[in-house]
Amino acid sequence: MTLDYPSSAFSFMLFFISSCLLTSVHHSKVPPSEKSTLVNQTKWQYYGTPRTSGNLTVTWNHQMLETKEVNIEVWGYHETGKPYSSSWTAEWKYLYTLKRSHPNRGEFTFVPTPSALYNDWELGALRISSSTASDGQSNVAAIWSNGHALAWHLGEDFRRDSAAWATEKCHQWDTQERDLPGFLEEIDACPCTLAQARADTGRFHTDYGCDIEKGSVCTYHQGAVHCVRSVQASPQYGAGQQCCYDAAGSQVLTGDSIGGSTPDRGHDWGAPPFKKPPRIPGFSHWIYDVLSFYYCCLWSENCSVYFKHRPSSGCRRYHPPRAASAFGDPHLITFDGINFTFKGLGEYSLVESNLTLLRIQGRTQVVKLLSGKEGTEALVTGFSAIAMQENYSDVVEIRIPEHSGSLEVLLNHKALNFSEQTWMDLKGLFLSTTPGLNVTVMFSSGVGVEVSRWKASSLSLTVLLPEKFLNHSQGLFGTINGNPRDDLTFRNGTSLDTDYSTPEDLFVFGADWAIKNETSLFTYDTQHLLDKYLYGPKHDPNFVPVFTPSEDPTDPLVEQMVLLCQSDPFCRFDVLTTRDLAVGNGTKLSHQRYQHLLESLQPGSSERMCQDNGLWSGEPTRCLPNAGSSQQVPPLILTWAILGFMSLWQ
Ligand SMILES: *[C@@H]1O[C@H](CO)[C@@H](O)[C@H](O)[C@H]1NC(C)=O
Ligand SMILES: *[C@@H]1O[C@H](CO)[C@@H](O)[C@H](O)[C@H]1NC(C)=O
Ligand SMILES: *[C@@H]1O[C@H](CO)[C@@H](O)[C@H](O)[C@H]1NC(C)=O
Ligand SMILES: *[C@@H]1O[C@H](CO)[C@@H](O)[C@H](O)[C@H]1NC(C)=O
Ligand SMILES: *[C@@H]1O[C@H](CO)[C@@H](O)[C@H](O)[C@H]1NC(C)=O
Ligand SMILES: *[C@@H]1O[C@H](CO)[C@@H](O)[C@H](O)[C@H]1NC(C)=O
Ligand SMILES: *[C@@H]1O[C@H](CO)[C@@H](O)[C@H](O)[C@H]1NC(C)=O
Ligand SMILES: *[C@@H]1O[C@H](CO)[C@@H](O)[C@H](O)[C@H]1NC(C)=O
Ligand SMILES: *[C@@H]1O[C@H](CO)[C@@H](O)[C@H](O)[C@H]1NC(C)=O
Ligand SMILES: *[C@@H]1O[C@H](CO)[C@@H](O)[C@H](O)[C@H]1NC(C)=O
Ligand SMILES: *[C@@H]1O[C@H](CO)[C@@H](O)[C@H](O)[C@H]1NC(C)=O
Ligand SMILES: CC(=O)N[C@H]1CO[C@H](CO)[C@@H](O)[C@@H]1O
Ligand SMILES: [Ca+2]
Ligand SMILES: [Ca+2]
Repeated sequence: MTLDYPSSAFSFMLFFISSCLLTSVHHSKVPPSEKSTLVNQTKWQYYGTPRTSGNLTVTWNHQMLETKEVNIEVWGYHETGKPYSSSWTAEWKYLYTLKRSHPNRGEFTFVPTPSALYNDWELGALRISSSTASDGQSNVAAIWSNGHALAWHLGEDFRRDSAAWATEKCHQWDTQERDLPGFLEEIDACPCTLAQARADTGRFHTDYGCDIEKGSVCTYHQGAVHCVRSVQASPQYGAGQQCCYDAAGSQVLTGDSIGGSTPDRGHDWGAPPFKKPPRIPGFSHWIYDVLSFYYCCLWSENCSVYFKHRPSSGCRRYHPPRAASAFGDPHLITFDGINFTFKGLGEYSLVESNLTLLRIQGRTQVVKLLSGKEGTEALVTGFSAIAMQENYSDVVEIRIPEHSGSLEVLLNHKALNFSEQTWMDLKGLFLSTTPGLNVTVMFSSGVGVEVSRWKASSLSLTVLLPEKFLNHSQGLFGTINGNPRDDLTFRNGTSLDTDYSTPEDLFVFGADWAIKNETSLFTYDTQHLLDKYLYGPKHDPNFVPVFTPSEDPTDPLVEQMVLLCQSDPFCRFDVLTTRDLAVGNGTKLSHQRYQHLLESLQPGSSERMCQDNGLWSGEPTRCLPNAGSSQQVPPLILTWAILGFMSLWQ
């Protein structure tokens, strides 16, 4: 990898130009690289507006460049052509050299002069490289600054009356927005509550600019403690959704507060294939959603124009997904809430849906006893691999390797090697993983699958299906339609009575959902897997599990079990069959996690309505006087708003 492009903020350009990185949009997967610092970036992005004057300073670690003298170059980003037509293209290029042959001492201070030739380049970055390189030369070691609004180099007309200049730009943007197709109808509605937003992991992901796990440094979204962004860009326009929540768990809306969440014409993380506007990660978002905020809200006082085109989406159209889960020995809970234990040995269909050709399959193996004699096995099984695909997407398989305590992820039957938290953009899905601990798969349709391994010897799994899958699922996780009574339905359409099924009946039901060679998504790459699962039957008829574990009151384990499990039937079951409290504990934790997820997904009542009396419903809120009106926005707010946008680049 060369150092041609600044590797954090502009990392996706690597993707864009050379596509040598599999993934690059999410911050966690950007290779670390030295950056230069724009001292007081607010000043850089504000230079030329009233009350800014004097010099600007950029600093860098001079040891990163083995040279006596450096050149400091200005690079710019541009999008040209008719929006949403084939002529719409992006350009990232060297503009001019700000300073030649400057001593490499790690600092450069200058008084910016208005640019005459390049003043229509409003977004860019500085590049510092050896003075022996020619202007704009590629493949040289370089240190980049953050991408930023190039206020400091804009022309005389900006310097003369920046508010008038920005007002004009804001109105041009307004006119353009009126002509462009509306995207608001196309983006997902926001979850109503913070709990929902954090639970709906198939469709929403933490916004790095405002993360409750990282201390809620929500500089821009003042009043919010957490924001999420839609995982998928909208299908036709590549637009993005952003939803922010306050400490009470309610949405922060632009109607109430300048810190409200705003949808984006360009998804901040871009959209496949990432190569054309408005799908270019970071940059397109800057052009359509951030620079316009500078024009309307920061460099002039026309924020109402901005919010007219970027109003927060309420949650009226939002429907929480339905969740099904499997954990422990395995115990399954269907989308409509039926629970049962199925300890077949083989490969089974958990979810099938002809709506998007979704298939989620689980393989079980006999549970090895953790305590007890070496190599002894309990007469119970647990999931050891989960494989999935939707609509000819890449196939993802998550499994427990035969001789390791970790988790292995296979992409199209090849093992992936992660060393750190990773996010990947794959065909038809996104994958995020905390290596060894858990994997989340987000399919294009909004289906979310979480696989994790607690201290147990088996995998636990949660599947989230969006509302549109109603009436379109079958398999061990049941027919998703709000009616629990038809969840135990065989392939041939007959159903078991959910009230009067014996464990033996349920075993027959489970066996019916064994997959076939032709539909299997699994990888058979060891002799054991070939013998056991490919050449052998998909459901092993010779394996007869414990159906009902006996509970002997004189057994000393029982007392400990009661202490640990309380009334959790799944925990009790697994302690009795494995005689291992740790297994029961894992089952209990997974079960609790699932229950917590269900609670989180409950519809909240926290959407605020404007009531007849002119007050917002719900908890009293404080609103921002004059936000979105033509009057002065307090400078403090401007400052954190700028800081917030800067933080988009961090
Ligand atoms: C940064 O620049 C802004 C605008 O010129 C100024 O108001 C602010 O005080 C500066 N901050 C620091 C820390 O120097
Ligand atoms: C830059 O401006 C600051 C504040 O106006 C001043 O203290 C400093 O001396 C200036 N530096 C240079 C190199 O001109
Ligand atoms: C499991 O289902 C049974 C009915 O079949 C119900 O009585 C029980 O409460 C359920 N248990 C849990 C933990 O959901
Ligand atoms: C399946 O994927 C194709 C493109 O690969 C897409 O055109 C089609 O709409 C998708 N179908 C569904 C049901 O998602
Ligand atoms: C995975 O990557 C790490 C370092 O990135 C390396 O040490 C390890 O050997 C790799 N493992 C496999 C199985 O390739
Ligand atoms: C995955 O594991 C990490 C680290 O324990 C945790 O923070 C995260 O919530 C887990 N995610 C899921 C989906 O289980
Ligand atoms: C699901 O099927 C039921 C019965 O066939 C029908 O009444 C209902 O409208 C369907 N729901 C959806 C969302 O298609
Ligand atoms: C899809 O599956 C549902 C049941 O899950 C079935 O009623 C319907 O006929 C199927 N549609 C197609 C096109 O196969
Ligand atoms: C459907 O399949 C189940 C399991 O194989 C069987 O018990 C049942 O009799 C079948 N029903 C019909 C109507 O064929
Ligand atoms: C599955 O495929 C394997 C290898 O091709 C074959 O040996 C086995 O008989 C097949 N199983 C069934 C049920 O068709
Ligand atoms: C169960 O697991 C939790 C979380 O890892 C741990 O704090 C607790 O001590 C465990 N309890 C037992 C009995 O193993
Ligand atoms: C319509 C409107 O609010 N226009 C304002 C845009 O911003 C300029 C400069 O800040 C104000 O002077 C206008 O009144
Ligand atoms: Ca936004
Ligand atoms: Ca059902």
